[in-house]
Amino acid sequence: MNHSISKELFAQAQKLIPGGVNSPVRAFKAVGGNPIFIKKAKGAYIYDEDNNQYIELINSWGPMILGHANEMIAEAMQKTLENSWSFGAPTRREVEMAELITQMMPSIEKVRLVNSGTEACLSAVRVARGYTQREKIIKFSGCYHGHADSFLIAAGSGAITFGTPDSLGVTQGVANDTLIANYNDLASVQTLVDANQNQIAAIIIEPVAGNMGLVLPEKDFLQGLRNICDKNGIVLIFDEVMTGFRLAKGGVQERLGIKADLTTLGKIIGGGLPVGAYGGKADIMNCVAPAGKVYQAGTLSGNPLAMSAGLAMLNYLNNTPEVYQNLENIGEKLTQGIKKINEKMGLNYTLNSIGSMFTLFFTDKKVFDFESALACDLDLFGKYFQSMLKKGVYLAPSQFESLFLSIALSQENIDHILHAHEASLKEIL
Ligand code: KE4
Repeated sequence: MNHSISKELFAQAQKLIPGGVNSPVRAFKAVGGNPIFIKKAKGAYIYDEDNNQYIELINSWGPMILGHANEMIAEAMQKTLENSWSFGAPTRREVEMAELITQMMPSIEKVRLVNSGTEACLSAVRVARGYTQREKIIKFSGCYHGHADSFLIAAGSGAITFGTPDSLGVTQGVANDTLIANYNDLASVQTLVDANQNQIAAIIIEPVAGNMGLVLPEKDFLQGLRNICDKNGIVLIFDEVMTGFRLAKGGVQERLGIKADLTTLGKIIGGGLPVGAYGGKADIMNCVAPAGKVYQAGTLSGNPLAMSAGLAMLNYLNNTPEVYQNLENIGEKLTQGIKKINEKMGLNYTLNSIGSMFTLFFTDKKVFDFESALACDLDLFGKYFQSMLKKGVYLAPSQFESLFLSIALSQENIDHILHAHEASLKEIL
């Protein structure tokens, strides 16, 4: 495959943009080589600037669940453009969006729209602090809630990828208020709660973790957190930026039947445009200005163009429940196919999956938390990534990311991915 135009663009980008990218994980640093620059995409395919075609398993890190350039979403945006697309004033669409979110995710009684998952998570933590008048939060090592200071401690996603789980620039003062527990380890949470009686405002967690690679909650873990929060007056925040509207209409909360006090959303909610949201119990959300004294604002919050894309997306998902069975089937076929090939080759790599999310870990150990995820062979993962890319399969360029499937993936695409998988393993081992 020729990548000369991507190479040229990357060289130019590096002169003007830190690391040549607008988000670290895109830089391919963890897998070597230069990033490919995408020119266009349609359905299950993306095309780079050198006109190489790939089957896409990132889907913009989750949003493009219906595949790329979905006509229905494009049409909704076209219509909006005719009537201008930003006012900085309340619009009908924001009310429709709030109605849809609260209907699809019933634990959300009131919701505020923002522009990213980061903004949703930082705002939810601020509201929890304002509501409880407490200062500390508990997060879990390997979980990623965006790049707000409070979260860049033992953070997942790009932070692990670049070995900077604790970013420079985060003050000790901020770090002191973020306590770190271990995923799937209730005792580590209880220890922190006991040692910080009446000081913990919130526990924030990815109820299905996607930022250390995919890690699933073990039985009773989430219920255990729910119980600890109820007993200690702590706000339970489910970060469903990745899982919301993907793992079920109502996200993990619907799938596993555990309600959060606050939920954060992003990615799919914007249909590919910048939208985030946070919401939950009305008595907590009524603390948010101008109803209450917790300030949070945004020039482009509820932006009409973004709302039109997000509404088209959510209305489709809400009115087409068979999409979720379709996604389960695609996920099942692909992950079972990979497991069968691994077995045939006598390989015992760990594959964690749920619905349309999965991660193949290059370790034969169980991966159930940050530590066990770090035990993977990152060098081997890098070789696998590059080999799959050459075979026209575009994976997340980091072992510490989940893959996100779209309904655009055909049986032919799945067969291609499985052939490429087998050929790549033969090549690198
Ligand atoms: P954004 O600010 O990137 O929209 O959302 C932050 C965020 C919050 N919570 C969860 C569970 C998330 O996964 C994310 C962002 N996910 C990463 C992928 N691991 C975005 C990709 C990137 O950083 O470029």
